[in-house]
Amino acid sequence: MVLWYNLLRIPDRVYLGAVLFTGYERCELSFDRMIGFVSILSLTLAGCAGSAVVTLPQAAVTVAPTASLATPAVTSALAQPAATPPSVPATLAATPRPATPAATNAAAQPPQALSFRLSVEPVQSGFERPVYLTQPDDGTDRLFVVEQPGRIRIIANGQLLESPFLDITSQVLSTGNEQGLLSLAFHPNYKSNGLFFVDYTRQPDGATVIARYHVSGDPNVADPNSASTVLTINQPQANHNGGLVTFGPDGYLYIGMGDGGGQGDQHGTAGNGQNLNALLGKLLRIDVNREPYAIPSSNPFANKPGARPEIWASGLRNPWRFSFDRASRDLYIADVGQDTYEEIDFQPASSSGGENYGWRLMEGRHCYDPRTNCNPSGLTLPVLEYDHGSGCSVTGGYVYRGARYPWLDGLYLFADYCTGLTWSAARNTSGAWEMTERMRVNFQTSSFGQDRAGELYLVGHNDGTIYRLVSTLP
Ligand SMILES: [Ca+2]
Repeated sequence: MVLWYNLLRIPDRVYLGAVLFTGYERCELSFDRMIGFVSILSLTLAGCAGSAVVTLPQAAVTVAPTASLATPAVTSALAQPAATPPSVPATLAATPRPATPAATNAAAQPPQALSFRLSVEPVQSGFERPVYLTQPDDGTDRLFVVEQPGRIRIIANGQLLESPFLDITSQVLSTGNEQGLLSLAFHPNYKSNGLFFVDYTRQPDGATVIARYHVSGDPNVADPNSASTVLTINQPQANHNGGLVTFGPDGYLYIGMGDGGGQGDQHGTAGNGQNLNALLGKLLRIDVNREPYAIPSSNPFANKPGARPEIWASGLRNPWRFSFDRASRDLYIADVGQDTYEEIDFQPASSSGGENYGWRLMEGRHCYDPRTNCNPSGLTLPVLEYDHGSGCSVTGGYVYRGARYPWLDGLYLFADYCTGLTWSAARNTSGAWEMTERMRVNFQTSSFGQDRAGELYLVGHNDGTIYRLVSTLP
């Protein structure tokens, strides 16, 4: 108080910078005239309370999306996607706020506590409903973008190649908002074997197809006649198709499968998510080094009667996007919610599989069916959730492991499709998970992407644009 009083007595223009406000580093106040200690204190406290944790870029605008990719059942959430900025969960306001860090010591700070900013810069536009971005680890630094109608296109040397890498639009059913060519996974040995895998909903019945293809003699063109079906899974409804295929650090192919669709997982007596005899509502793990595929002997239900041996984890509603931390090998599953809650599930690298993530018994950490007194024993509840005040459909991202922004190292980044809100998340020093709102983009993030160097991208579904993630320190 003495310090404050002495500073405030300075008769001319006074700048009170962040250094004065340890714990409130967002506040930078300037005064042309001193108007008394009491009023200044009020202004300061009001300003600090208002700034809270949220850092939204100045230029960010909210655009009302027309529809959700991973559509939740509550249409009102889609019709009114956060006309007002959502409130910050109370737990975030309690996050320890360090003094403004210098870039040099940034990496030494607990990253989640840093007050960095996120923004995006466009890399390439002109895509038709892009839903995924990935790359073959072959040293060429090309980016492959999946277009939902059924094409894979290449950005090479900063240019969008005119001819698609693959065009299977004639085989792909993409009439439903969640249908289409949904992802692509390059074989870990792609550089030598030229194999890659796609996940799409087929004509005319919308069943999920996992198919293998081979590149042609031209590295920028796949051989369309090389298709080989790995797995076909019937889809009772048009929505909740999951859609991601990706190789785990163990070399097996992981496949995200939604609960079959409709709403509330009204399939059978307990829903597909809880039915170990169904491939829907699951994360699957298969060995594609056999044809058409083999069951890894270490799969959790490989020898369990009445269970499908492909299942790696159960109790999922629509795990649209999931990813492995390329450093720690931990798995992050973003499971799209039903009426109220979007969730992030976490599976440590040490897991041997078999987790039940709760759907439809629970939506997030809350009873869903039954609405009360559900029994969560044996379930693995999400490490993070947000309610539909902040969005409508979670889009899972990646743990940042790039080199450009060392202060992001180890942070998991994800977004909401409808509101554009984008968060970073990590465990704090006490081991509790925290998520912090970092930006709001003005497009619908259908997916994140990661290049060979570990830098991240956002895929703009509605504007057909790929963006590079940018971060700055204050
Ligand atoms: Ca769950």
